[in-house]
Amino acid sequence: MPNRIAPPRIPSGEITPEAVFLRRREFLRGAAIVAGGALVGGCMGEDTASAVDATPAVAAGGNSDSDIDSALDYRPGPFATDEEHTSWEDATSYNNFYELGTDKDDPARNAHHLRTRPWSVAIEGEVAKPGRIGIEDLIRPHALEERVYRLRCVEAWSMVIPWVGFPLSDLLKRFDPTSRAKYVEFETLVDREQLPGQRRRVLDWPYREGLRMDEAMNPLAILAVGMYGKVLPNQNGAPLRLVVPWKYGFKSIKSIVTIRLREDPPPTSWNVSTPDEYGFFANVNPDVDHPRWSQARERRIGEFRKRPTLPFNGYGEQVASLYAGMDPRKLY
Ligand SMILES: Nc1nc2c(c(=O)[nH]1)N[C@H]1C(S)=C(S)[C@@H](COP(=O)(O)O)O[C@H]1N2
Ligand SMILES: [Mo]
Repeated sequence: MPNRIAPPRIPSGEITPEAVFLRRREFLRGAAIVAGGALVGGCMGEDTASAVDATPAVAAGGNSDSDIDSALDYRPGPFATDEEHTSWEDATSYNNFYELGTDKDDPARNAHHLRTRPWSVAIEGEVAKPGRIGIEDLIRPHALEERVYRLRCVEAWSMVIPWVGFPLSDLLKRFDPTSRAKYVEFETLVDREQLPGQRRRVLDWPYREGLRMDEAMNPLAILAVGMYGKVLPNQNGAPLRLVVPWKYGFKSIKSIVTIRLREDPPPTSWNVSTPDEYGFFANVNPDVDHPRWSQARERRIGEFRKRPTLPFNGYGEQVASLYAGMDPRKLY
């Protein structure tokens, strides 16, 4: 396993789903491990790791779509970080995509069910030029950029991912938002065959997310079509996903089929399912604990020791002014 030091024994109270996941993977590779005790965390608060099971190992990427091999044309973009990138293997095998299963390795294993061509996206609501647009036509006018961003999951792990995409604002402008457009709503595909996790009502499908219009127009907010210079793997949200790096990872909705501009705030999946745990804004904030765990620190995937979590995930300079007047200690 490249760049990873074998973890020492962890007191059982500190065992996270990620630590268990990494151990399980070591196990699958033939290393001896000791299964841990009780687990905490996970968006659902479930025991996300059923200790060690016999799930077959997945090839890195876990995606049968041959698209994934194609390199993308892109140039470096702003807001890069010089932090070490999470490995491709970790970023494509440790995922949250509940439509493809709730365990971290389910999305890669089930990714082949999702067909990302043909694909179209409906742009609806408060726009002068609504319509449904094929994914190729959606992407074509945009010069692709690489954006190396931190991704901070609400479960207190993080990654550094070199996304390839373009500013969300540039797409929205093409459809001419009306003066009544105050929010943007996003929806993921609903299809029980392609997204077998939707056979269970873990969430009220479709997965929905939303941004206030000024957040959506912020230059940090991008739509990603690739990562690590390649087409986005299905488990990471192909063919089109949102990336809003100052917010908890659940805002970065995957496999988008609808973008709807609205006057009123849209419902968002995690807020609807558990309103006392997940707010609409969901800005990364180390001072506001999740009701069931601290948000003060995070485990960078590939590292063992935890590091402090930064306000707005380190993007305060770009976005703090959007929230002037709001109490930053509150869970929004
Ligand atoms: N449609 C959809 N989008 C989703 C999710 C999901 O379950 N369904 N999970 C979210 C969560 S909780 C996180 S942390 C990120 C994970 O992105 P990654 O797997 O590419 O790292 O995707 C987000 N987008
Ligand atoms: Mo997350």
